[in-house]
Amino acid sequence: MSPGTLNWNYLLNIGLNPSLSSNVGLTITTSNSNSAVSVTRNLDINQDGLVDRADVNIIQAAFDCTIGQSCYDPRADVDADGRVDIVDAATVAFHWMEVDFIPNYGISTTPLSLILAPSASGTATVTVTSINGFAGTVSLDAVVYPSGITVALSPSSLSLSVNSSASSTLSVSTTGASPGFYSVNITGINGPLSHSTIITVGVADFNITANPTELFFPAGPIQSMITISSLGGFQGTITLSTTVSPSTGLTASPNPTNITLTPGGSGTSYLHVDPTSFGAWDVTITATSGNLSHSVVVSVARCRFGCV
Ligand SMILES: [Ca+2]
Ligand SMILES: [Ca+2]
Repeated sequence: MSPGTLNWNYLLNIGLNPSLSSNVGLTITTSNSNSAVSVTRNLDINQDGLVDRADVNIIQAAFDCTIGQSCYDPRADVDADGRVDIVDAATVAFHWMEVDFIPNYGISTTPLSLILAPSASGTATVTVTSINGFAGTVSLDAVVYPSGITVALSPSSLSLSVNSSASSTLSVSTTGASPGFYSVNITGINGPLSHSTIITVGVADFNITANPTELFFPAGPIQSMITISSLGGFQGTITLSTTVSPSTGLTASPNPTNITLTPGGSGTSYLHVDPTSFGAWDVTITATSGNLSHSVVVSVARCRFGCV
């Protein structure tokens, strides 16, 4: 070996018998003058590939327990001194969020978000990638929160060979879903190795409101503010139009007639009405963008002796 140092980590599975089987970490440090081997129990106690809260929970469950007690958990006694104590907890904490060197896999989604129209469909790609020589089958599951959109994974399990990656298609349907945002949590499972990725799906639409919804002449109010709001990541230009019922005696027009929305944004227009006779009317303001259309009704009255 050439001069210098080498640090290498291994995982050993020592199967004394099934009940005593244990994964241990093996660190070999060599230089041109000496070498050392240190062995510890695996700090990734639950073997999911990451040293994190779930591992600390296992230590907490066996805390202060000594070998021979039923509560003693050898996995939690990472320094193997026969007692689960603060030293074990501190050792795990020192390696917090480190990635284990067991054969493992990663999971990711492209894109990370989908913005879809109501009653539409779209797809995303879920990719699992072999890490540290992993080979095996990863089953995939998708859970939607809150309920509304429909999702399916095809295929629903992926076979990985060493150093390979494989992909599944996530199909999303927004039929029947309310406008807004949804999370799709996609989990891959291979034995104790469970990993998740999240894709956000926006069902993009807009709503329209009027304030006030009743106008009176001559005592007022005599104009109404129309508000258009983006939902589920909607962006685009909305055109306002009006119909008046009955059709004579009142003109009504919004200003402006076009509103451009950014995702999560809102815009306003003002409905101006001009009665040329006494009477009562319903003004329907319709907001249209592509094949999306929503309406609100403002009632208008011009009364000879005051409206009651
Ligand atoms: Ca872990
Ligand atoms: Ca200990």
